[in-house]
Amino acid sequence: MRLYDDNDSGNSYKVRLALAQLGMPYELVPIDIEKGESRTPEFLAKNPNGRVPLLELDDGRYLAESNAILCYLTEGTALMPAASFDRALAMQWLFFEQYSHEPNIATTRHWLRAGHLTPAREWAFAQKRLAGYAALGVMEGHLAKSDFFVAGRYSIADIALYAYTHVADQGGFDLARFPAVTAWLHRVKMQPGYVLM
Ligand SMILES: N[C@@H](CCC(=O)N[C@@H](CS)C(=O)NCC(=O)O)C(=O)O
Repeated sequence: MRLYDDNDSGNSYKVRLALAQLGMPYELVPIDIEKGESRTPEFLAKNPNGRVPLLELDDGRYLAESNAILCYLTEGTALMPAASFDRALAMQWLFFEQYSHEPNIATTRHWLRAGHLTPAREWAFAQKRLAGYAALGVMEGHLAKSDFFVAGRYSIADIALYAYTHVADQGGFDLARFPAVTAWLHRVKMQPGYVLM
């Protein structure tokens, strides 16, 4: 398999982390999104949405969207909950991540790191800050009662939510306000096969 990946992208890191923990070999194809490398005609022919991560299977098929890639890679493994309701709960957290968490926490981080926080974005930035804190609050409530997101054990839901939460401080979020989230970040880091972003 080939993974098209930007090394500062949390969405790409989710896939790298899962592949490492599953012990699956793959070839990494670095894509620098800041240089527009995900928007070239060659890349758009592979993923018309112009984004990483993108997985290329050995038979030449492509799969985009980090959480879809996570589902594909983890099917039948310990990272995908076995019981159908638990699997649905994992999906619940994956959709939460993509709708309530990533658009707020990842985007503000990217704007700050890449120098994209223009005056025109100040209002959106403030809104995203509020919504990001709300998402962290939802996670805190859950993790105050449970060690992991689904069925009390590490799964793809943790991988998906870990990616941008563990670097949320780079987007200006104060994680010290969330002790249960902070303790969970440490538990994820202790999982076998863990790799740094
Ligand atoms: N929903 C997508 C989001 C992918 C995404 O936004 N990727 C960013 C990097 S984190 C990207 O490739 N941006 C480059 C661009 O939009 O040109 C996923 O989860 O994979």
